[in-house]
Order: sequence, then C-alpha cells, then structure tokens
Amino acid sequence: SKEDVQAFLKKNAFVLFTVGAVIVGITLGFTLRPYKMTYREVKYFSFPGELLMRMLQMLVLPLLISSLITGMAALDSKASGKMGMRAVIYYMTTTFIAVFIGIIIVLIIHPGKGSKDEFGKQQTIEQVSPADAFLDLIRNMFPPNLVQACTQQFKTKYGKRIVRVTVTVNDSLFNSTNGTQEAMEITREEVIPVPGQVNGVNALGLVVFSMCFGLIIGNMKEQGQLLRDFFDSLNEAIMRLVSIIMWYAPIGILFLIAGKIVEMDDLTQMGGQLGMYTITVIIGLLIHAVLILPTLYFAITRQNPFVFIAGLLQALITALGTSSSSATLPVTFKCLEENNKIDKRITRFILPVGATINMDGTALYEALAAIFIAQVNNMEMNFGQIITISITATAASIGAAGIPQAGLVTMVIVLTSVGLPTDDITLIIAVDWFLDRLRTTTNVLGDSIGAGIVEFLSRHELRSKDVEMGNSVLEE
Ligand code: DAS
Repeated sequence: SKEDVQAFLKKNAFVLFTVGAVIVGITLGFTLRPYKMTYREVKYFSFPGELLMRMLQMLVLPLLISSLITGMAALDSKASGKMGMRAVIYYMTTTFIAVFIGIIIVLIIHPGKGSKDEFGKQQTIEQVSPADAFLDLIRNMFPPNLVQACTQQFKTKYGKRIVRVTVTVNDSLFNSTNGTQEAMEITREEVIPVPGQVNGVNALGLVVFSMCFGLIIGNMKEQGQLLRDFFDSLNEAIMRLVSIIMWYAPIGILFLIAGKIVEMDDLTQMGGQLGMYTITVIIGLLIHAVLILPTLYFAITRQNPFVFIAGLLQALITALGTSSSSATLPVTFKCLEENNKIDKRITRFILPVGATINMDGTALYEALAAIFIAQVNNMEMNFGQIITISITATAASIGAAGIPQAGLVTMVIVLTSVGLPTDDITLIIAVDWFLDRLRTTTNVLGDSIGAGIVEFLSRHELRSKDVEMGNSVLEE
C-alpha cells in the first residue's frame, strides 16, 4: 500500500540517496570525461567530495579515542580480555584466509608474463628494510608524546622514507607563468607514512593508549566516574555530529566518484597484463567478500549474512567513495549500531581497532601484487618465498594506515622480503586508485562482520554484565 511504500522510503532514505549518488556520480563522470578538464578544474569540480573527506576525517580522532575509552571502561578486564582474544583470533584467521586466496588466485590465473615493456617508464623508490618497518610498527604503539601523536609525525629512527615519484601532469596550476595548459613533468616528493598512521595521526599509538586508559578507568569505581561520564558524553556528542554529516554524505560521494572518473588515466593500457592483474584482484576480493566472510558469519551465528550486509550498505559505499577505512569509521559505527543493532560495548571496542589493524582486502592485495610482480620479472617464487610473502603481507596490512593507497606504500616491505625490485610498485600504480577502493570496501566489510561475530560469541559476558549492572536484559 501507499503507506508501506512511504514507510519504506523513509526508513531507507539514506541508503537510497547513497546508492543514487553512486549512480549519478558514475554517469556524470563519464559524461564529463570527454571534455578533458584541467587539473585545476577537476579540483574545483570535486570540491564537495573533498569536503566530505575532511568532515569525516575531522571526526575520526575524537571518535576513535572516546569510543575506545568508553568501550573498554564498560567491560571488566576479564570480559574485555576474552572479547579481545576473540577479535584477535578473528582478525588473524580472516587475514590469513585472504592472503591465501590472493596467492592461490594469482598462481592459477597467472596474469604476469615476464615482460615489462608494456608498462612504460619506471620510477625509483627507495628501499625500506622489513626489520626497520617492523620496529616502526611497534615503536608507534607507544607514542612518546600524546599530543604529537594526534598530529603529523613523519620522522622515524631508521630507514629513509622519501619516495620520489615522477608524474606527468597536464596541469595549469603548475604552469602559472603563461597560463597555458601543456603536459609537463614534475617531480613530486612523497613521504611514506609511518606504519600505523591514519592521515597524519598515529592511530595505532592512540588505540593502545585509549584501550589501556579505558580499562583503567573502568576499574576505578567511584573515582573513575567523572572520566567515564566525560568520555561517554563526548562519544555521544561526536555520534550526533556524525548523524548530521550523514545527510551530506551522498553529495560528497557523488562528487568524489565523478571527480575520480573524470581524472582517471585512459583505460587503453588495461588490455594487457595490467588488465589481467586488475581482474585477478577483483576476483580475489569478491571471493573473500561475497563467499568467505558471509559463510563464516553464517557458520558461527546461524543468521542470514546478507541481511547483515544490507544494513552496512552505506558504510560500504562510503568506503568505495573515500577509499579510506578510517574516514569511513563514523559511518560504520552508525550502520552497525542503528541498522544491525550491534551492542555499543562491542562496536566501540572492536571497530576502531579493526579499522586500524584488520585489513583483509589489503592483505589479499599485497600478496597477490607481490607475486604478480615476480611473474612480470620472470621469477618463480618457491614455497619458502611464498610463506615469507604471506607473513609480510599480513604485517604490511596491519601496518597500512586506513587512508587512500596506504597499501601500495607498505608493499615495499613485502617486495623487499623476497628480493623483488621495489621500483616495480610503479608498474601497478595506474590501476591502484581503483583497486584501493575495492580493497577498502573489503576491509570495512571484514571489520563489520568481525563485530557481528564477536558480539555473538560474547553474548554471555554481555548478558551477565547487564545483570550485574541491573540493565534490562533482552530475552535471548
Ligand atoms: N585504503 C586503505 C584503507 O583505508 C588501505 C589500503 O591502501 O590498502 O583501507
């Protein structure tokens, strides 16, 4: 009936807007592409999208801290220990499965043919030793200065971290003297983010600190009450801000997607090895996201995984639009708590950690890409090297920040560990922006399904805590 339709539209307004935004964004992008906008025009055009990115990123820091602290404070150390254990087991298992799928798929499809001619010019990337990268990861767990951890912190003790990338741009901004637009070569210096960083914020360090801090104030009885109330209320306020931004999200997503389509490279080179590589990555990610994760969810909870995923649609689309799992974090919170009714004690404690360290899509991609590069170089990887790749790919996915194309940077660790030329990362740069969006979506899906599974496994602890606190207990 009419009321039903109205009720449906009202309930699903956000999702419908968001899906509509993707469709309009793609159409608009391809319509405007033939006009060959300049770099500056593209920047103006994507401005609404840039604003969405900035708004979401603005909330990440307070959200991460307040949710982790309140989440940990709401659990006693025994319960949080058990739940943490479950989360870690889930993260490890799914990441290893993802790596495994990546390796098998790339070995079967074999997209690389042992010739680099078709990839064009190469660039130089400086080496980072795996040992130093590992140490950096651990080092960053303990930021010596909390205020500094919230701001840019690029210096590391070992290893040079400057990459020089030569890009050809068709860009009026860099050609201000005569205002004409002609292709020119510029050299851009890119700084490799320190592992564990999220857009300049040392997320890993803040996660570690917030978890410990939350656990402590949770155990402090009356003395901790003030702090518990404070962070609780901070968290609530941030989530309300998120609700407001959600209304703007479809517009931002529309322009993020349209802008990217307008500026992307020509797809002509996609015919050869790079095209096969892209297809291989897509197949791998699909197997993990559509088959493995839902099956795992069903096997454990006995509930329909696709209903669960439907509730996440907006977060998944935001991940696709922003290619950043940390920028998507606020939306993931909303979807899980409001649509899928996941207990806040779980989301607050699981999601920030997941967005920082659990990246299935990235892990799958890193292993797959490393073996692809070996294939292009005509190098056969032996069993030992494949094991090394799986371990370093896992580490590289933990170390990768939840920001666009972080995975590409941490891949240096994987390549170095088996003696592959790190310069060859540049072979796959042309398609990385696109694959990045897909792996980010997989990453967010993995974090969310993890929250669902950990909640299910922890239902007894949550329930007894409710009884202890005198909360109303829902019938199971
Ligand atoms: N794009 C990153 C993310 O947010 C990770 C990556 O580059 O692989 O998940």
